[in-house]
Amino acid sequence: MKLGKRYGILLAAVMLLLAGCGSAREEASDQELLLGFSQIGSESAWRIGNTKDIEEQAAAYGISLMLENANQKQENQIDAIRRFIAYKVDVIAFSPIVEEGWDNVLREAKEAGIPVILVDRDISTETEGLTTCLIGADFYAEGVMAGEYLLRKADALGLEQVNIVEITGTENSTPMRQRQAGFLDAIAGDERMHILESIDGDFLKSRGAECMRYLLETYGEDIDVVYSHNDEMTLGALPEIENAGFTPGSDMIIISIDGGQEAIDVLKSGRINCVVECTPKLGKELMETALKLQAGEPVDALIHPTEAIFTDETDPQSIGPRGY
Ligand code: GYE
Repeated sequence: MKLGKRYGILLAAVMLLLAGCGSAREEASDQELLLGFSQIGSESAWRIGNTKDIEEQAAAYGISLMLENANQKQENQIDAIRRFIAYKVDVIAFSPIVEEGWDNVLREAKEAGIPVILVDRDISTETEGLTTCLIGADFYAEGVMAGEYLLRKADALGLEQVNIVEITGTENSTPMRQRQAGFLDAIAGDERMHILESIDGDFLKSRGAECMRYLLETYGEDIDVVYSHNDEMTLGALPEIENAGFTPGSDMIIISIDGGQEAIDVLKSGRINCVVECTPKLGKELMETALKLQAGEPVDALIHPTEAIFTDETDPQSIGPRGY
C-alpha cells in the first residue's frame, strides 16, 4: 500500500507509542482534529474522485486525515476502524461497502466514545445509534430519475414493448439496493416495461463487460435497454454491444449513473442516452460535520447533495467539465 506522507508520520507515531515512548496523540496539538477515514477502494472514477475530494477538503479545513483504502474488502474496513479506535482519532468516517456486518466494530467505537460518520453509503445494524449521520446521495431518487427518463424515452420513440437488462452494483450495497428499487418503482405499472434479467456487475468495468457479453449471448437483439448502476460498468458494456453488431444509443437505450467525465463524453458522442448524476464531492460536508462533532454540536442525521440528470433530450454539448 502506498502510504501518504502524513499517514506515514502518523504510523511512525503509533509505532513509537507501541514501543512505550509516550503518547504520540498527547504530544500532537490538542486543537487539531484527527479524522480516520476508511475508503472502500478504487473501483471507479467516482471513488477516485471521492477520495481526492476528501483529501483536498481535509487539507483546506486543516484537518489531519488518516486515510485507509480497503481494496473492496469489508474485513479491511473493519480492521481500519479498529486501528482508528486504537489510535484514538477524534472522529471516524467510513464508506461501508455493504450494509450489514458492522455492529461489533461500531459498538467498539461507541464504547471508546468516538463519533462515527457514514459517508456515501448506509448501513443496517441491530443496535440503534451506532453512527451519528449519513452524508451521501439519495440513490433511490437516482433510480427514479433513471426510470422516469426511460418512460419519457419510450413515449418519444413510440415503443410498445421495452425489454430491459439491469447491470447492478455490488450486491447488498446501498446504491445497488436503492438504485434498483427507485428504478423498479418508477416503471412499475407501465405494461410496456419488462426486466429480462438483473445481474451483479459489482460496480467494476471488467464485470460490466462480462455481464454484457452474457446478456448479449442470452437475449441478443431482444435487449432494448441497458440500465447500468454506474459509469464504469457502462463503459465496460459498450464495446461488447458494438462487438455484437449493435449501436449503443440507437439500437439499445443506454442509461448510466455517476456522471464522470468519460461517460459524459460518451453521452455527447451519442452512445449513451442518459446519465444520472451522483456527485462524489462529499468532502466539504464531511469536514464541517466532523468539526461540529468535535465541538459537541448537533449534526443533521442525513445530508443529501443535490443532483442532476444529463440526457439526449437536451443538447448534451453544453455540459461543462465534471472534475471526476
Ligand atoms: O456510483 C460507483 C462507486 O457508492 C455512489 O460506488 C457510490 C458508487 C458509485 O463505485 O461508481
